[in-house]
Amino acid sequence: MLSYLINRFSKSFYQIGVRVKMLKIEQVKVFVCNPGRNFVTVKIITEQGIYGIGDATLNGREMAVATMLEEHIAPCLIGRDAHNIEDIWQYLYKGVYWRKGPVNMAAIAAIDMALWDIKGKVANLPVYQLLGGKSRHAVNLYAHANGESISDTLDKAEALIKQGFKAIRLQAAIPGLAVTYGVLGDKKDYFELQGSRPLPPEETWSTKKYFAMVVELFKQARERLGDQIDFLHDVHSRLTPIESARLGKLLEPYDLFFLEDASIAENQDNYQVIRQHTTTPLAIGETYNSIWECKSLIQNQHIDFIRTAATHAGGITAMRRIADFANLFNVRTAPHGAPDLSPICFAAHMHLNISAPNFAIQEFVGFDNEQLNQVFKHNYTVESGMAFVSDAPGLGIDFDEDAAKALPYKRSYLPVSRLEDGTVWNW
Ligand code: EZ4
Ligand code: CO
Repeated sequence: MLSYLINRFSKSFYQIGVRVKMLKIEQVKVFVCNPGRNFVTVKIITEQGIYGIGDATLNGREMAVATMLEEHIAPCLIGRDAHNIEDIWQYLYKGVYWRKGPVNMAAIAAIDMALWDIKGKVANLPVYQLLGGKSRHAVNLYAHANGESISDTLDKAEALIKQGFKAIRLQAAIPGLAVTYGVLGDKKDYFELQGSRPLPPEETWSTKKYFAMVVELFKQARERLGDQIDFLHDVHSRLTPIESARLGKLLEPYDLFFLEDASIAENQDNYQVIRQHTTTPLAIGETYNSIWECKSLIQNQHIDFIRTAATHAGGITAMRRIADFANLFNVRTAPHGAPDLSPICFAAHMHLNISAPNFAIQEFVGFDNEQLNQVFKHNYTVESGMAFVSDAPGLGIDFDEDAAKALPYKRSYLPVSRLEDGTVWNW
């Protein structure tokens, strides 16, 4: 009797278990379009017709990634099983002798995002459900206030507070310098900036002039906006470690949420110098291609926030590993959210952000550009400074090939920075 029951049970169990069918990759398409600025997009199409999309944009080096994908990666993917995200990631990273690097990792990232998109569509679930479900109901955002003067920046911050934002990055023009990072000048939005750079423009930097502005910016910000708003600031790597230490100290009275990219950390020990002098929280990581570039920073607890982006650090698979590693050392995630990351990357971040236990805040510049929204059909909502993730299957975003083809690539560069004596500096 007992053996009869066991037999019956296991039989029906096998009948319920459905063997997962192979999802053969049939085509890998690469698009470089310019809806206000350049974006590199990958589309993986399976034999069954299910497709996924990924962002491979590398600002100022777009065609290098496109060639990497078209010439070197796409031919190796045809016929593989799109289900095996991990194996394909390892095949492209470990299987190739040449590891890491911004061009290579942006290409791997886009493939990885597209495969997660496909898996979500097959499972009929949003990607965050495949990552373990929600750890919070919405994603905290920080917006940008960029002004021609301190008072202009604070006017813009006030307008953002009225829209419901509770965390704001403050940047203001530096008196005495022709241009300042993060300040839009006569441009209406970020998407206009790139169009005017067919060759790298050159900008001048002065640490002395910067210090005179930046401490005053945060002093006035606290006086005018009170103590309930979180302030952030991007130094954009312009300071030496000991200068960053000094800035962190001077800003302590104004209680920043974080100070971003104070100094370059190619030498990760640099942050030890900053850390031992200041309690201002530190964030870094938007240019990192892999966990190896932040391993010591995280392990030594020299930073508080890791800002890697899905597009540049190897996709959703790699971002998840970085987040889990950071969680062991009380480092929280704050993904990069610049306009040169396409809405596909933003969608990938939304799924990571809603699920990671140690997510903190997402940088947000908005996608208000009309051409951009013709190409990328996104599906999230923002309310009271928080974003709500799409429940559509996969990443919840689509890409219009025809709209993209009508807006071709235009060569464009990031600026180059020099000190006042002509020395090349960190942009
Ligand atoms: O300069 O993404 O925090 N955001 C930033 C960006 C970067 C650009 C470079 O491509 O630092 O504005
Ligand atoms: Co930055």
